[in-house]
Amino acid sequence: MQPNRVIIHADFDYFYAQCEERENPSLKDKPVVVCIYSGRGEDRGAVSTANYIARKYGVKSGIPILQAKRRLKDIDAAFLPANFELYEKVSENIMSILKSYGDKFEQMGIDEAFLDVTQKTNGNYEKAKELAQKIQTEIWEKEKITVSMGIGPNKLIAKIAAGRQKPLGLTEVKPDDAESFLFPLPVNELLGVGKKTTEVMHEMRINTVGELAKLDVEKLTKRFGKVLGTYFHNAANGIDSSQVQERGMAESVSHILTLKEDTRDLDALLEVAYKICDDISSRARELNLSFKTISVQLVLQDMSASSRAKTFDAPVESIDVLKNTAKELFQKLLEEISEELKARRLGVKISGFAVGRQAQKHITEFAKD
Ligand code: DCP
Ligand code: CA
Ligand code: CA
Repeated sequence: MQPNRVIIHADFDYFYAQCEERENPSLKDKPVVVCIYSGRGEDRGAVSTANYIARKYGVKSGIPILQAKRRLKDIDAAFLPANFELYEKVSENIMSILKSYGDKFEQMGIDEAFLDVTQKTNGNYEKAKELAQKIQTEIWEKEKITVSMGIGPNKLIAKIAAGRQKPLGLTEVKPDDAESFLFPLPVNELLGVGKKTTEVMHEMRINTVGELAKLDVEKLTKRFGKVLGTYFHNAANGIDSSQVQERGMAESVSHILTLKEDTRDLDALLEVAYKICDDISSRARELNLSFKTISVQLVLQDMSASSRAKTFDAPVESIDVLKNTAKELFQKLLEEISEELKARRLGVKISGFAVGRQAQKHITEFAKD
C-alpha cells in the first residue's frame, strides 16, 4: 500500500525585510519598510513588505509609501529601496537547501516552496516534524533567515498550515485532523478566495471553510461555474491531489518568423513582433517566469543578422513592457542597419528568468478577484 502523502510547505518570514535586517542588524528593533519606488517623484510607489514591528502600525505589502510614512510619523523607522539582487541570491541559497531534503521539490515564487517527503519519512508525521525542524535549523545556521513551515497530507493543507504561525512556525496537520483544522477557518484562507469571492460567499451565508464544505456542490457550480465551483468544494473539504512538481527552468523563450514581404517599415515589423510578444509572454506566464532581458533580432536580405537587447534591474513580466521595449529596440536597430537592405526575418527573445513573484496570485486571477 502507498503510504499517506506527506507534504511540507515552506514560506520565508517577512522575506525582503528580513534580508535587510540580516545585512544590517541594527534595523532589527525598529520598523523596516521595503519600498518599490515608481520613479514618478519622491516617495511615490508602494510598500513591498515590512517587518512585523512595522506591521503593528498597519504598514503592509501593497499600501502607498506615503501612507506608510504617515502611519510611522515621528517614529524611528527605516524606509529602504528594494534590493532584488540580494533577495534573489538569498532565495536561491535557501531553495537549494530545501531542494536537497525533498523526494520532490517545487518552487512557488521567490519565497515559498513545496517538498514531497513521503518516501523520506515513510509517511510518518513525527519524522516529518523532525525533518522540518532540521531544515529550519540548517537554513538559520547557513543563511540567518527564519522560515515557517506547514506539514500536511497535500499541498493545499500544507500551505495553509505554513501561514498559521510565524515567524519560525511549524504547524503539522495529520490527515485525520484535516477537517478540524480547516473547518473553523474563514473562507478567505483558501487559495483563490479573494475579496470579491469572499463577499459573494458571505451573501450566500458562507463564512467558514466548514460551511463551504457542507454546501451542495451544485449550488457552488451554479454560482461560480463548474471549474471554480468544484475547486472550492474540494478545497473546503481538504481534497487536493495535485502533485509536487519539479519545474525545469528554461534559459530563454524566443520565437522568430519570416515576414510576408521584406520591409524596413517599423509598423509592418511591429505587427509581426507584437504577435511574437503575445506568444512568448503567454509561454512565460504558463511557466510562471518573469524576465530581465528582452532582445530583438532582424535577419536582413543578405542574411546578415543584427540584434539589440535591454536588461532591466528587476525582473518584469508585463506584456506592455515587453511590447514597448521591443518597439524601442526595433526602432534603434532600423537606424543602425544599412539603408539598402530590408528585413527578411524577425525575432524576439526573453531571458534572465526569475520564478515569478506573482506565483501565489495565479489562481486568484483565475477567480477574477
Ligand atoms: N511582495 C511584494 N509585493 C506584494 C507582496 C509581496 O513585493 N504585494 C514581496 C515582498 C515579500 C515577498 O514578496 O517579502 C514574499 O511575500 P509574502 O506574501 O510571503 O510576504 P512576506 O514574506 O513579506 O511576509 P510573511 O512573513 O507574512 O510571509
Ligand atoms: Ca513570506
Ligand atoms: Ca510567500
